[in-house]
Amino acid sequence: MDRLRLRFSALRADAFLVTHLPDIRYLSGFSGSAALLLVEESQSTFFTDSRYTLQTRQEVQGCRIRIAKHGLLRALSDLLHPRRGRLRVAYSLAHVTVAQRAALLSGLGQRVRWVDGLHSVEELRAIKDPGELAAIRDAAELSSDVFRAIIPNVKPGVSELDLAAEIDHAIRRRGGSGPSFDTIVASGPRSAWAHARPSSKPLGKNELVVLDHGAILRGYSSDMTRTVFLGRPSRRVRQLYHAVLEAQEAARAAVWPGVAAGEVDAAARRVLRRNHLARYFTHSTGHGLGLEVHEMPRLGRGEATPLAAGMVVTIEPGVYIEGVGGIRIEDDVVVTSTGAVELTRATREFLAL
Ligand SMILES: [Mn+2]
Repeated sequence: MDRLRLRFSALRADAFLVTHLPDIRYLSGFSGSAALLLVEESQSTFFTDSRYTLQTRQEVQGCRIRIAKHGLLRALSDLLHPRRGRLRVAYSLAHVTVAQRAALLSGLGQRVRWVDGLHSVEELRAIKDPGELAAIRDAAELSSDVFRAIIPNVKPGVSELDLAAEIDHAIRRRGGSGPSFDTIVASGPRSAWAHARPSSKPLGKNELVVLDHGAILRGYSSDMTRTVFLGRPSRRVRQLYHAVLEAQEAARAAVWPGVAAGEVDAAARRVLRRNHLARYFTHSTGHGLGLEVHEMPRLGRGEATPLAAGMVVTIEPGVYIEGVGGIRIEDDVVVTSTGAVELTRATREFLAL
C-alpha cells in the first residue's frame, strides 16, 4: 500500500479505490469474492459483506474494516460523504463496470473527482517478492509433477474430457486449490485450436495431443503446456516440434532484465520465420503470472515494457496447422540478474507414447 501511495502525486490523486479482487488480495491479503479497498495517504479502509466477517479478521491486514450492510458502494459513499472538500480518487478503468461507475457518480456526485489510476496496482504486482516467488515455484513444481503423473493415462481411447478430469483431480490431490484456468486437452485436428476446450473425442493413434494446465497454490498460478504424440510421429511432425522447441529456447535466452518484452517475442518469431512457420504462430510468446494466470507483462509483438528481476513470465510459442495439428511448449520462468530461471521442470523431449 505504501508503494501505491508513492504513485499518488503522479496520478494527482488523494486516494486509490481498488476494485479488482486480485489487486485487493495483493494489497490486503483478502482472498474472498466481494470487497472494495480505499487506500488513502494516512489509512486504508477495507469493505466487504457479512459473509466474510470471520475470514476478514483472519486475512486482512493494515486496514480498517467495514462490514457493509447495504452494498459495498453504499458503504463507501457513507464513508466519504461527510468529508469536507473534494477528494480526487483514482481507480483502474479496466476494473469498474458501467453500472458501478454510475452508482459511484450518483452516490458521491460533488464529493469525489474520479481520476484514471492507470494500471498502478498491476504494475506493482508484476515484480514478485520472495514469498510470492516461493508460491509460484511450488505451483510450477506441482504442475510439473501432475504432467509426469498423468503420462500413463495419455493413450488411445481415453477422451479429452477424461484426461482433463484426471489432471484436475491430480492438482487437488497434490494440494493445489484447483486449476488456474480450464485445463486444455486437445488431440488430433483439435490440437490446431490454440485454446480448445476438452471434448468427448477419444484420443486416437498417430495424433498430437496438447496438454495445457496450471495450478493455484497459496493463491498463485502456474501455467505449462506439453505436446506429446500417440504413436510414431512423421518426419514433418518431428521437424515442427523441434522448430517450436528451438523458438522456445531462443525466447528464454532473450529474457534478461532491461530487455523489452517484445524482444522475447521477436526471438521466438525469428526462429519460426526461418523455418517458414511464422504464420502458424498465432498468439503472443507469453504473459506474466502471479495472482492471475494472465497479468503484466505481456510478451507480445512490439511490447516496450522492460523486463525486470522478479517478474515471472510464461514462454509459450506454438504452431497450429489445419489438418496437421498444433504444437505448443510452455514453461514458467522468473527473470533474474543472470537471465531466466525455469520454474516448471518437466521434460521438453518429444514424447512418443
Ligand atoms: Mn499461458
